[in-house]
Amino acid sequence: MAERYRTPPCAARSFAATVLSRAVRRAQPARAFSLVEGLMASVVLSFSVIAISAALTLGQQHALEAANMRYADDLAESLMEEVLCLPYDDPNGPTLPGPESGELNRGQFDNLDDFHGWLERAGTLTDATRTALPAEYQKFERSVTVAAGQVRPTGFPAAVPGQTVTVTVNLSGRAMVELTRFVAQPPS
Ligand SMILES: [Ca+2]
Ligand SMILES: [Ca+2]
Repeated sequence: MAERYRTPPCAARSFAATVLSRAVRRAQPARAFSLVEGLMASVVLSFSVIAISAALTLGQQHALEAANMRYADDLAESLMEEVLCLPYDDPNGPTLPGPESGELNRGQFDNLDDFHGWLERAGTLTDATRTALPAEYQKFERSVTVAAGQVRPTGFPAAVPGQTVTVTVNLSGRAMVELTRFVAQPPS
């Protein structure tokens, strides 16, 4: 009697295997979906991180560019002011663009066209008293040209002779600021 109702071991394994197989089949779509979701989330997260990093980098570049423009403006304005403080004519006689004989350094320049050809390379920038400028300005280079010529200001009936002073500030070879002022020749 006991033999009639005993479940064959292979049938028990078969049932168990069937149940397990069904469970696996039911579970597989859920795992596959989770895996796809995980991959999608990773991709979205990666793009988000890249986008945020790019935005931060761009913001930092804009902030640095704005700071560099302020420094370049300071350098151009201060040097232009120094040039324009000098007399138009050389007190010792005729003048040509650039320093006259004996005007060996900036402290000896005695009229504004002495600054023609002036160049301060990066790392050598000083103020009018030849005191080194702060470190944040030392990466720039600045130069001056002074050109004689005539300019006809708006509303004037005729051109006016004078000198055009141009101060240029460069950073790594790139012009950051170019400042130009015209100084009319004083009446003789
Ligand atoms: Ca001079
Ligand atoms: Ca001169």
